[in-house]
Amino acid sequence: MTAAASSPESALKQTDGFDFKAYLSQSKQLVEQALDASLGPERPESLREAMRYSLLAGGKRLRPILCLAACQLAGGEAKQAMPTAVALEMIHTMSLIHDDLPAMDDDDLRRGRPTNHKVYGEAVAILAGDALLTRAFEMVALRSPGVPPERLLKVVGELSLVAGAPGLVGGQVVDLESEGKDVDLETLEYIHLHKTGALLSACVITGAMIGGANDDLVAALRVYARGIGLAFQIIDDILDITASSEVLGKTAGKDLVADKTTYPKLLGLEESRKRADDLVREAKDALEPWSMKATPLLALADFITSRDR
Ligand code: GRG
Repeated sequence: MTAAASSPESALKQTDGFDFKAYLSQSKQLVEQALDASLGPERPESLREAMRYSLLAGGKRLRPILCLAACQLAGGEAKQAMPTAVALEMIHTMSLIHDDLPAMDDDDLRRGRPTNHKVYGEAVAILAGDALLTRAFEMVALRSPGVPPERLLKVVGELSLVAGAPGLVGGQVVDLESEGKDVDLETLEYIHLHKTGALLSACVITGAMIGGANDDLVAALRVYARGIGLAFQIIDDILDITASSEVLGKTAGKDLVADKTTYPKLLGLEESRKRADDLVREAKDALEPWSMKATPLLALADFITSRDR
């Protein structure tokens, strides 16, 4: 496998004997079905509609797929990890809904559609996010048949750290506080490791926990996750400059307009891409001892740097 693919097509084809394109499309289909089935008869109907609007709006579904792949690498079955995979997408979706609010990034477009608050109003958007976040914990604690309770407890612990001040919320606060300031590379890395990296990391760690991973594998997956998490955000920064809103499904060029500190601003486009490639190589190296069984995670790492949206 090459160190980093240069296009989505090459990432989809590059692993000998492993049809990554089919793997991605089958996994996505399973995740979509599970997401569709995940929201029960929430009342009132308006809340259910707002939750479904964002949860089922598409998206790459990278987080749940990472979770399922890590569970299988650890020796578990993908279906055991599906409720947690859904929970991770719920947390991700709630963070997008809240991130788009006027008090945060103030955005009108997400996943190619008007943002949640543009359709349902700010109050319902906040509450739909809250309901998705709490439903995520319900999925793990109450809707994960066949998984030993001690593993589920560990998953709940990991998710609570990642969603709160030590993860997403902390990263978002430092991001907001950094607006309009010159931010150094260390602070930028802190923001990205918390805002974006923490949840991506939780995807592989919780999947591995459900699959019964040993300490060596969990430690290796933490290195892998740090690498892909940072690389993912660097590519996000690059795409904000190089891709269109139509392709991204969200407003392109926002970082430039807001004069936000990004990797391309600090390092330039070429150096940023090189850094993302290096991080993905380090991530893949960490899984070397598991190389054959880790093929999906290795291919997903390449997909992260080759993606165009
Ligand atoms: C979790 C309680 C709680 C609060 C959240 C708003 C907030 C606090 C944090 C912001 C987190 C955020 C929006 C980070 C950006 C992550 C990112 C790069 C999202 C884009 O992910 P993709 O490209 O999107 O995977 P799709 O649409 O494909 O799923």
